[in-house]
Parts: sequence; structure tokens; C-alpha cells
Amino acid sequence: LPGAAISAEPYGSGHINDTYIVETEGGDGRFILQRINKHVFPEPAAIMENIARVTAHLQSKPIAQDTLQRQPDLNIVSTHDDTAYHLSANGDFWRLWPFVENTSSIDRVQSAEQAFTVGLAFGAFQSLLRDFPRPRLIETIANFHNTPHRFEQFSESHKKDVCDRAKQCAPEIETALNNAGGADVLQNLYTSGQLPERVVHNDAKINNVMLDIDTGEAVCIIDLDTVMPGLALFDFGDLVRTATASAGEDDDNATLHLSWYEQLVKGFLTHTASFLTAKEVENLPLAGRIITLETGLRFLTDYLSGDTYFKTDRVDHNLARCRSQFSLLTSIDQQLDQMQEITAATYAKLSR
Ligand code: ADP
Ligand code: GN1
Ligand code: MG
Repeated sequence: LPGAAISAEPYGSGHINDTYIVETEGGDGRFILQRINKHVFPEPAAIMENIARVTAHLQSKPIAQDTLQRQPDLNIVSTHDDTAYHLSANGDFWRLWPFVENTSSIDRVQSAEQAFTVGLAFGAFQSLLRDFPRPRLIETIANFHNTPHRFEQFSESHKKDVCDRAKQCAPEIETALNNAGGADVLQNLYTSGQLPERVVHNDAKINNVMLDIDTGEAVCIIDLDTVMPGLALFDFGDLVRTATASAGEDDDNATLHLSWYEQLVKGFLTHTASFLTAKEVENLPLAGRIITLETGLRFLTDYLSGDTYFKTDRVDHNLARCRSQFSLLTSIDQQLDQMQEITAATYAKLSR
């Protein structure tokens, strides 16, 4: 560090790692210190190996003028032994990032412009990773967006009901069961080779994008732990889930704003229309549906399992999150036709 660390305060609202902002003596440089969640990432060395390759690739690229200007700044700070993380005496894994200054992340979108901005950023990110060289990145969490597998995990937790909570969430369990049919659509298209495997972020939610405090522009995509092989549709689906909703993940009655969807898809296709396949484009709206359903299911599974995966602030937090996802799912289902029309029209304009 440029000077001795003088403080480390909890920071941000991520659901997985323990994140701290670190100030140094003389005020010369701030850092983000993270203890990697060992329960979620049993092999931290593997995620750090992936991150090293991904950040090196991103740094080798000329960055488009309209977004992600500061992406090359995101480079892990090595230890004195020149390793990417520190293993502490009690077996915890710690790592350090430079703080991306003059930025903040948001937990929910407030305007159509912001929806465009995050769509543009993740589309550019996808484009930058398009020619990522072999070998394949390590699959650090197997079946991460395998929705049928997420259903199996849900069924298991429902059957066990270790905290006797199933009775508190009968309507949500019913919604989950009613939606089992058709939930395998992305996974089937993936395994049958109808959609190309790409290097994707896999956790494309809005608070993983740093926005410039002055201009509002997206300058850097963070939280690279899950960057690994997957479908571009996983990322777009997560964007629909988090950047078109009228309410945050903790709030009831989330609905999809069609005008925000329109801007999101426009932003995303700006840098991807030239290379996404027709099948990918056609399935963009459906990806929003599937990833929203899948995430709701994951929150419900964690609620039934006694909150062992996602960080929670209160006893029914995961249930509240599940409700918001399922409410958004209903709204998506009501507007899927219009989402498809908007997607086709936007693609027609941008791919000309
Ligand atoms: P988690 O995996 O728990 O979601 P993240 O890596 O997303 O952890 O970090 C949590 C939050 O910390 C982010 O949403 C963001 O607000 C903030 N953050 C993370 N890395 C940086 C960084 N390099 N510069 C500034 N803020 C950051
Ligand atoms: C977690 O780490 P964070 O908060 O950016 C989770 C995502 C979920 C998301 C739901 C590694 O993301 O998969 O979609 O919560 N990350 C991991 O908000 O499981
Ligand atoms: Mg995060």
C-alpha cells in the first residue's frame, strides 16, 4: 500500500463476499478489501486464476469511447509475495482491489437513461470478451445458471424443510412448482448447441457496475468472481431482472417498466448486435423471464435451507427477495409479447 492502512469499514451491498473500504495514511489511494466467501467459492485460487486472465485480456483491449473507460484500472493488488490473494492463519482468503474513485453503484435503476447505461456497459463487456483465448476458464461454480438444477436444489430444500419454514411460504412454493414446466428452455438450447458458449459475467446485476458520480456513465464492471463460460443470455437475463424493475430486490410488487426494457435492450445491442446469433437475439426477453424465475427460486431455496448462502439482514429477507422476483416474473409474463416486439424492432435498427 502507498501508506499504512488507517481504517477498514464494511462497504457496499453485495450478497456474497465481505467487502471493506480501506483508507491509507496520507489519503493517497483507497482500496477495496474482500474476504472471499469460502462457502460459495470453495476454491478461491481458481477464481483468482480466472480473474487474472480476464483482467489481463480486458487491459489488452482498446476501450470504446462510450462506456467502460476505467475498466483497465481494475487490476488486483498483489501481495508482497506477488500472489493475487493472501491466505490468513485461520484459513480465510483476502484480496485487494484499487477503489474505482468517483464512482458508486446503485441497487435499483431510477430512469430509462440508467437502464440504457447498464445495458451498454454489459454489452461492451461481452464484446470485449468475445475473442477470449483458450483454454476455457475454470467453471468455479458448476451449474451456476442451470435452471433445472436450481429446481432440484429447491425440491431438496422443500423436502427437508430444515427450519420448518415451508408453511410460511406456501404461495411462493406453489408459484415455483407452477413454473417448473418450461424452466429448462435456456439450458436445453445450451446443451443442444443451439446457443453458443461464450465467456460471460454470470452476475450481471446493476450493483456490479460502477457509475461515474458526475456523469452517470458506466465506467467499470466489477465482481468478476463468476466470469466463466456461459450464455450471453444469462447476463442479459440478469439485467432484465435488475434494471427494468420498478422496485428493488427487497421490495414487494416489482413490475417491469417496458420503456426501461426498451432502453436496456437498445444499450445491450449497441455493442452486440453485430455478433449475437439470431437465436440469441430472439431469446433475449425469455432470458429475462428465466433468470428472474431462477433467482426467485434461489432465494426461496435459501429461505427454506435456513439462509446459508446469501447474506441476510433479517429473518425473512430471502423470502422478501423471492416475493419481489416472483412479482416481477408475473409482470414479465404479462408483457412478454411487447418485449419481443421491442427486441425485434431494436435489433432491426441496430444490425442494419
Ligand atoms: P459481492 O460479491 O459480495 O457482491 P462485490 O465485489 O460486488 O461483492 O462488491 C460489493 C460492492 O462493493 C459493490 O457493489 C460496489 O459497490 C463495491 N465495490 C466493489 N469493488 C469495488 C471497487 N474496486 N471500487 C469501488 N467500489 C467497489
Ligand atoms: C449474488 O454477489 P452479488 O450480490 O453481486 C449472487 C448472484 C445473484 C445475486 C442476487 C456468486 O450476487 O448469482 O443473482 O446475488 N452471486 C453469487 O442478487 O451467487
Ligand atoms: Mg456484487
